[in-house]
Amino acid sequence: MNPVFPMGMMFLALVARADARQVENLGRGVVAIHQGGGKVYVGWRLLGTDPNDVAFNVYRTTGGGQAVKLNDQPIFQSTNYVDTGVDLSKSNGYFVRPLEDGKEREASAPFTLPADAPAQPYIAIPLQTPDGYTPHAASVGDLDGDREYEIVLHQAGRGRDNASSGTTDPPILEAYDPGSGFLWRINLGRNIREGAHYTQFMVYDLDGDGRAEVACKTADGTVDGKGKVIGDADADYRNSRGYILDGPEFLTIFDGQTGGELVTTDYIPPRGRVADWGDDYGNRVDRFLACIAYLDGQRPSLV
Ligand SMILES: [Ca+2]
Ligand SMILES: [Ca+2]
Ligand SMILES: [Ca+2]
Repeated sequence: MNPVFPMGMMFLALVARADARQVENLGRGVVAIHQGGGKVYVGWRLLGTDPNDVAFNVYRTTGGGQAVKLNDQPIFQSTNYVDTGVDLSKSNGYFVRPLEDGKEREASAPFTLPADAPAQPYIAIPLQTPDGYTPHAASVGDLDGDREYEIVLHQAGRGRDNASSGTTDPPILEAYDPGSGFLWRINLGRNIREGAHYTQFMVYDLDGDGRAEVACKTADGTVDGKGKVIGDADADYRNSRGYILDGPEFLTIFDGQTGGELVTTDYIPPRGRVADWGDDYGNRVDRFLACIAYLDGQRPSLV
């Protein structure tokens, strides 16, 4: 038997499988950071679709002038470059071009450092944190389909651990675009308790249309990013100890671009009898974890 034939078949099978898998369609994600002393760090994204031997050229335009290639040799095995001697009194735009088989391919979207950009090791995004709230966990996804990530941020007010009694503030989710700032706010309402174990929100493009959705547990009184109330706006299921052990539990998929409700269904698993979870006061019944998994190998599932 010719041993080459089965190996070739296996290779084809792997390629076909990789192609069939629904994946994010992301851009290069170029960022530039002023490091001080005329130095600018430039970083970008290696894509799952890039060939193994991909290389890059890095370009800068200063003050809107001609693009200048910065690197003498193609950059292999790295997606980092430090530009020196930069005139930071002017705006500086950076972009990269991948090289495949020695040929330059499509230029990335540029990232522009404005004139007199401060030397700081981060990109500042102004938040609209509600009074009494603090930025908490965050997750990224391409909410608007421009092939770059936006950020979904859990804004946490007064919270309680599941083991502790007491009323809490409603959990809030907000979305921010690194370029244009605040996008929307979802208020999960008084029937979702605030605390580290309650709201495991997932941000992912579940239906493969190029825009990420946001999914989490909701309840009567949740207000979506368009101001629409889910369920009964007047319901209040908080007991005298501040726990929520009654009332319907929902799972809502929100549109990532607007925060608007797309679909709401019953939460699985149902609460059932609280004591069946191992205690009778609501410690274990409300502890959640979540993830996105490719259970069938091709499409993402919400777990
Ligand atoms: Ca985006
Ligand atoms: Ca965007
Ligand atoms: Ca989607």
